[in-house]
Amino acid sequence: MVGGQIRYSIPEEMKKGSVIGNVAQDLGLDLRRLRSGRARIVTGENIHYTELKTDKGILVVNERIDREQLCGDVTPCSFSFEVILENPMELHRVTVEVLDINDHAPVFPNKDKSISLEISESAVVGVKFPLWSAEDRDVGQNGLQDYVLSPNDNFILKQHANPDGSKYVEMVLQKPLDRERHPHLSLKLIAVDGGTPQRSGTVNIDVTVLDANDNEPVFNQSVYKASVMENTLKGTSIVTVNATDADSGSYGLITYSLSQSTGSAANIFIIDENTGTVSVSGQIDYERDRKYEVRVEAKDQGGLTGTSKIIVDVTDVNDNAPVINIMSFSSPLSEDARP
Ligand SMILES: [Ca+2]
Ligand SMILES: [Ca+2]
Ligand SMILES: [Ca+2]
Ligand SMILES: [Ca+2]
Repeated sequence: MVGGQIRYSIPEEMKKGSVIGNVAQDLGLDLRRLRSGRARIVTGENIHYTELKTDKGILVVNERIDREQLCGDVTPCSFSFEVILENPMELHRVTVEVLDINDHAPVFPNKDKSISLEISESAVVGVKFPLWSAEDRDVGQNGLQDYVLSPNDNFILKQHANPDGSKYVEMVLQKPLDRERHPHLSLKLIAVDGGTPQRSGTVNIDVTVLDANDNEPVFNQSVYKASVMENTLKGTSIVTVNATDADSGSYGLITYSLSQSTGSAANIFIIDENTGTVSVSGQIDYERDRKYEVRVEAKDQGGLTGTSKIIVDVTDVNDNAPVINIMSFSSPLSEDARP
């Protein structure tokens, strides 16, 4: 019994019938010997992958060889079997190494879903958000190599290695979010392998920016001017102020009031807390006050306040008749006084 050993390297996924190697030539046997010795493949797992064509002395692919299925993460990937010939008996060991091709792209779990994050606009720089890991069934350079985050102003990507060498990624806040400018961000996390051509997998990252009360109410004018005639009836409106707040919900809900610092005018005017309409609520008398300065406040439900003022000019009305003040006194006059 004589024995030889040969080794072939082929890429995975070759077509059925593709030549793996010329066994006859590599073992130094002629075709007649193959036939007379009834050369055939024996013993060995995975022998269904190959077929020995004794008429040509070649070994061909008999069935699709998927490296990922055959070896998974194990490298190098190979299978062995023996070619036997009789009369006299010869046993030759053949090893076929299956080389990886880049036939898988990195894939994220839950392919149809996106990563949903809700982040407050008050989140501080440096806060981390774990993302998903991708998997690439290929090995070596054809396996997962890198992650990339789509360009954006707020986040950078940080990659970490697990003890087994695989990577996981986090998104780190590097510039504060602003819900009032960008309430929603759509980012992409891309995983790439190192094969040629390169393959990649993508998952969307939907960031919903939650509101914080970071805007105070702002009046649309720093000073409002109004004029009112004296003796105007109570309830007459004289001006409407307006403030806005960029926040949402209760953080943007405004109520108006007259400032405590307004003083005596606080009894003469009243403001509707919802509409901002200022009306007369007391006696206006030009002869007493010709001008009022009323301070107004707009307050949101989060406790922030904006202020403005209203200058009210009082118009005179002819409500006073002329008054003659007479002082009388007596003085004696003699009857013969000269003219
Ligand atoms: Ca592969
Ligand atoms: Ca790959
Ligand atoms: Ca806000
Ligand atoms: Ca606010």
